[in-house]
Amino acid sequence: MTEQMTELVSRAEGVRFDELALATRNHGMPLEGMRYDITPIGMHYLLIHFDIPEVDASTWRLHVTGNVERELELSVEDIRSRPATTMAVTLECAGNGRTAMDPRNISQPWGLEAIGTASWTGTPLRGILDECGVRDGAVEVVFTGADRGFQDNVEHNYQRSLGLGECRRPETLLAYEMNGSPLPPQHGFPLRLLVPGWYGMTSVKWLRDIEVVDRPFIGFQQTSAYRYQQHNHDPGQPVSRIRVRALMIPPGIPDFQTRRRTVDAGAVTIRGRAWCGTAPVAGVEVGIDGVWQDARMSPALAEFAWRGWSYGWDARPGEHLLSCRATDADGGIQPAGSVWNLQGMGNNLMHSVAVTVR
Ligand SMILES: Nc1nc2c(c(=O)[nH]1)N[C@H]1C(S)=C(S)[C@@H](COP(=O)(O)O)O[C@H]1N2
Ligand SMILES: [Mo]
Repeated sequence: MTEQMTELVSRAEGVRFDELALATRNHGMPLEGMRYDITPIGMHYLLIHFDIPEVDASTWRLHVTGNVERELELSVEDIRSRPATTMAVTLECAGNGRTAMDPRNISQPWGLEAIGTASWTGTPLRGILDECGVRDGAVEVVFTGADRGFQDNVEHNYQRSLGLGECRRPETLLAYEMNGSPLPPQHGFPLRLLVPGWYGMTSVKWLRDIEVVDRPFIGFQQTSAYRYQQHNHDPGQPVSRIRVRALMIPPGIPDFQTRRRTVDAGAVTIRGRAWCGTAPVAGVEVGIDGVWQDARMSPALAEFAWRGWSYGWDARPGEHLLSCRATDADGGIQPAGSVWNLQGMGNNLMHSVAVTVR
């Protein structure tokens, strides 16, 4: 972490213009989008560090190199001719919830909407690794996107690595379709890595190079960004799998500017979704003014996709605070408030919505 990054940590209440510029490029999914099992394309959240690269699918090639018996050069058609898998996967940005941290890191100023669930189609990465023949001594695989820019004064293509064991999991895909259509430009056309269960940064878009390496990768997005750090000189722990989280569809109707909710008195069904990348979701509790009850759970859409939940509330006139929190099968819970870290990563604080019942 450089000194510059410390200066970027601001106590300012107001969102800065550079944050606003990032926020308009990288949109979240409106929480009412949780009503759909599969998020419509265009409603799914987006996070793009640099520019969407210009890609000509007819000349585009994926290069597989490094510690392998046979290097590969594959066209989109070559990859589409491999065995295909389709699965629903919930993605979440590791910075989701960042603006709830104080002071916050000046970066994409996410509220809680950096989520989405798509139906992804691709070929399992392990098939490609078997084809190229990973040699002894390999430890990781480095994935390079076609997009390039500066972050913290470091010029680089967006690159991340993943351990060989995770690469060989059956659900780790080289994905070329989203919701049954070719990937749209903003989601990584023509090919992206998709690592179910991991925060979104691992799923490298506009994938151009796969390099099998025999030592840990130390690129910017691996060793500087995406760390749980307490201060500048803290190397921190790497961000990896998605922490357990439940979110609710805010009930009633909003105020245009403040988003403050108004709900009619009577029977209200509170609905939402819950997901977790480290273990299955065990359950969701709903808090009404601090009194907690179990929600009714629907089955998960797929192993790495969200579960629906609902709760019947008898809304009485007055001011109320509605909350939800999920637990996972390993006993993981959501904290009541933000657990601070320098980069604003993995903030799975419980979700609360204030409502006025009339
Ligand atoms: N090449 C490339 N891949 C990338 C990114 C990027 O900026 N460039 N952003 C990452 C981050 S931080 C997230 S959260 C996900 C977002 O995926 P989506 O935009 O398809 O929702 O893509 C990841 N893959
Ligand atoms: Mo992200």
